[in-house]
Amino acid sequence: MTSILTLHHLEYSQSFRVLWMLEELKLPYELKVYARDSKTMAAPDDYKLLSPLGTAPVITHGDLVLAESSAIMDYILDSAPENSLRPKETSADRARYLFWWHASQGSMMPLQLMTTVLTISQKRLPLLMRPFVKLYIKGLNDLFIEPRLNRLLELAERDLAEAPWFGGQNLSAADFLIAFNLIVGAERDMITAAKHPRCMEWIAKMKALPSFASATEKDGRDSMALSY
Ligand SMILES: N[C@@H](CCC(=O)N[C@@H](CS)C(=O)NCC(=O)O)C(=O)O
Repeated sequence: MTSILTLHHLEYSQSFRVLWMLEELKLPYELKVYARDSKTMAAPDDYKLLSPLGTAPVITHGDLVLAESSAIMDYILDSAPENSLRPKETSADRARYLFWWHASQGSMMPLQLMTTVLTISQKRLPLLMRPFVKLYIKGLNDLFIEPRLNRLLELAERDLAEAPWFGGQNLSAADFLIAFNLIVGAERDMITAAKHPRCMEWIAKMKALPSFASATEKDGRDSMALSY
């Protein structure tokens, strides 16, 4: 395909990972940045019309419209087969890479999303209802969300003790995918230096990449996390 790939980047969203990986790969692309709706904080109407899901990220490339972070990142990597961001099938790092590539979106993100939705909905409730709902949310957290998140983060700590990147010995697409989860998690105190020192060191290493500085400049925001 000869047309240029366009990344439709929504501020404070998961599309930051795609922007960051494109900067790392130094591939040509066009960037369109969209602001969230100031009242609802959702994607604006013109963004919602881009794809059937109405969520960020989205890329367009010729006639192709593609949503979903990991599908987009795989598509971009397929278009640049000489890249080194996916360990080869024969590599000893391959299984670890696949695990974190899928666990970031399949296991970690849904738990983080549940926490976000519960926190926002609690803040929007009438004051009188809040203490009861707070108790209910605590129950959900203790029973389901925190134990699962903790197991994932403990595994991340163990794996990062054995090799420096989520995909093993080398920086990989899994690092750019999970970066959103962990950087936002650190901003919301889900990840702390006391409990997760290796994740925090890894975050510092990721943020020291020149591609983080250039992606941040193009994003134009001081954080990838949405405040609420
Ligand atoms: N699994 C999807 C999640 C997409 C998603 O929920 N994106 C959020 C931004 S982080 C969004 O579009 N929010 C705005 C909205 O729903 O209006 C992906 O990785 O692309």
